[in-house]
Amino acid sequence: MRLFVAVNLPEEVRHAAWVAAGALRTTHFPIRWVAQDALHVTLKFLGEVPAEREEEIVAALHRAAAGARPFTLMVTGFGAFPSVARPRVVWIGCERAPALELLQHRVEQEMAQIGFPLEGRPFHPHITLGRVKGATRSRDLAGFVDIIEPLEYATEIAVPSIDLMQSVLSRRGATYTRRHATPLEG
Ligand code: 3AM
Repeated sequence: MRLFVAVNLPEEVRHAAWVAAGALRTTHFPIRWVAQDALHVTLKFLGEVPAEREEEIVAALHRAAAGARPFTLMVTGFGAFPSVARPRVVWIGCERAPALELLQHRVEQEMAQIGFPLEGRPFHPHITLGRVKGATRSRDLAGFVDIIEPLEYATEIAVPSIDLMQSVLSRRGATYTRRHATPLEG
């Protein structure tokens, strides 16, 4: 099964973020939008994992969470990777709070201990809103910068736990289910 570790968002925040991004969806850009219910912050992508490893992964997640306290996360600002001028992944950002960085580091280290390779690139916490479709030409995204730049959304969320998530891919996109919630208890 395909697994990843995430911070999930309260329902009202998922809804408010979805509403705040509304102007992007109404402009018919060739972007595949993530469903409102699926909005989250990924801490670690684990990839395809044999089902029998789940217990070992949950134990590693508990070790990571045992040293981390619940914290408040500031969710703010719209952007895109690699840039708003050449968007591939459209997101709402998260403040790079020390508590989040520490938590992500702990997850990364514990997962490395059980054989998952360290992420080669720096951690840029974000909530993916949508992904630009494969065969998109730059003219299909004309006006994107003007639409995204004035968008605003900011809120604070409490992060009491981290979740082991399963992603099931289909032609209609990914469906995420929570396999396990691990409280932060450091
Ligand atoms: O939450 P986001 O959208 O940033 O892009 C995938 C998604 O991240 C990412 O894992 C999350 C859950 O699917 N992902 C998918 N394949 C990946 C890979 N090979 C990956 N992250 C790193 N390496």
